[in-house]
Amino acid sequence: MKKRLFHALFVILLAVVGFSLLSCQGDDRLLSVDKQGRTAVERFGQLRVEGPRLLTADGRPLQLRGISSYGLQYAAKYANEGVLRWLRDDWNMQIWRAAMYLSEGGYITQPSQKERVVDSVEAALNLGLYVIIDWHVHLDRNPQMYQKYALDFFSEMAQRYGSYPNVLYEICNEPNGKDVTWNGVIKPYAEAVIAEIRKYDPDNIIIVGTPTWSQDVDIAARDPIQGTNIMYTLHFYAGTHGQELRDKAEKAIEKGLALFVTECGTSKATGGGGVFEDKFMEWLTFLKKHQISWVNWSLTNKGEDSGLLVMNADREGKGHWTDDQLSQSGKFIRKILRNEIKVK
Ligand code: IDC
Repeated sequence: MKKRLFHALFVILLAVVGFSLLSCQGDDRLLSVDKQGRTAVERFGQLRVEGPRLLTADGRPLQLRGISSYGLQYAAKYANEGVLRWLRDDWNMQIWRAAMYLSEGGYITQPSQKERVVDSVEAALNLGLYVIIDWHVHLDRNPQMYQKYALDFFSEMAQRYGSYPNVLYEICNEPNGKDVTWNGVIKPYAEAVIAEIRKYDPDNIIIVGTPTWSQDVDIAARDPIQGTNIMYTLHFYAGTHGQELRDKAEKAIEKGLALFVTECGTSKATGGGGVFEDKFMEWLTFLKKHQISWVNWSLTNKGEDSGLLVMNADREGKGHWTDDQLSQSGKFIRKILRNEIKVK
């Protein structure tokens, strides 16, 4: 009898220990630095994709959460180690996105902006953050327009940083326009750039933009790209996009497409028009369910609703923001990243 009781107690003890270990792991995955002081990259290592999932080096599903720079032609002042350290330690950010525009005063006319991407990557290496190198196709619509530049740029980045697990490549932010089709334009562009990156970097994640400002993930799902560790971009702005886009995403996931929300806003798609907290939370519930990583647009003091800082705050790029320097969206996103607002 006694023996049985011991046996039962032992089983219960095992279950309790097992459960608490598991829940620790769950928490640990939401931290930029864990209780032992290990950074995200130290813990999760070389990422990989299996079916629709992003996995850690040891095969656990992973949802990364972080912040995007504003266009580096304006907001380069924040692409430094001090600000990224603050975002890591105070905001609990795990991933940073360096958004390098091509037109609108971007890389094509000011190639020195590459150095701000380099600053971001170097900071991420020092801080154990993941970093997305974003080739920010936007008003230029068609990624083939600057394909030659993209090949040179990503070739260089892959040669310099391909051996670090920190780096992810986002090769075309938001292709758009009726003529910019998946089969005819985006896929061939992506295949060319991926081939170039893979000459030097066999395994880091490559994220491919999808038609209609990275919303038509269902179209990409019908005809995905061959290769390993390829993901597809899904973008949303909570004030503009809702259930319809989530339904589309769900269809793509069912087909096995791996999605990455490299940009999402609390505002309307213009970057303004209000802050839609409840609608944003609906999205986060969806992303949590599918363990889809997300990055918030954006770190700017321009004064737009999607921006994280109030107008003209921190003009020098020092970080260490006080509450009154943060916009409504800034306070909200910080609380989410710090797990002070719980996602259902
Ligand atoms: C927006 C900026 C805005 C700027 C505009 C044009 O927030 O200040 O005037 O670009 O450069 C995207 C794009 C992203 C947009 C953002 C908000 O990737 O570049 O930034 N957005 O409009 N896609 C959907 C929304």
